[in-house]
Amino acid sequence: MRLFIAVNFDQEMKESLIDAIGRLRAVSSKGNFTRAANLHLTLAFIGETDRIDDISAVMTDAAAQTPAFDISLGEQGHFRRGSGDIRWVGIGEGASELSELSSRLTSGLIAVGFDVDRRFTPHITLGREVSAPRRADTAPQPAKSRVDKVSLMRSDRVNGALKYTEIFSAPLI
Ligand code: 2AM
Repeated sequence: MRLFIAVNFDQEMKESLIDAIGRLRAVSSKGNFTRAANLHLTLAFIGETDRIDDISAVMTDAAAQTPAFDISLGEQGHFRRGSGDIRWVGIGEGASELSELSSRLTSGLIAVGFDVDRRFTPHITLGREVSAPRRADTAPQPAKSRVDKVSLMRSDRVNGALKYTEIFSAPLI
């Protein structure tokens, strides 16, 4: 299974992101845009494994040390790729709490033998392989979301489309 640990969003934040994706799509000559159901923020990317119990234990432990907090949407940004940009939205409020939570998770995963990247750039991907003016104003409307759990997500390709399914979650305190 291809797995990652993520934060999912409240409806208000999802709607703001869906609106921003619509505006980005409108100014793009090409792009593979995130479907509404797939909007998320990755805290730790694990990759192919079937060690669900070990991951769940790490998540439970990290979550039990982390008070719930709010996040808000931040600046828009991009990662340059040969096939077109990854366009994303960053985090304003709550960015340091997210980093701390990501760090707890990655440290725990590394301690039980997973080869995960410690680097963390909190971002919400709006689209991949996007060709659009980088300065186009596709900033989302301000929105907040409560982070009160972490989710273990499984990524599948179904008929060519990415589908993410929550297979475990651990509540923050
Ligand atoms: P992305 O949105 O920037 O592509 C599921 O694929 C999630 O895991 C996405 O949030 C994706 O980030 C992230 N992801 C995929 N491969 C990754 C990798 N090698 N390192 C870090 N994150 C990765």
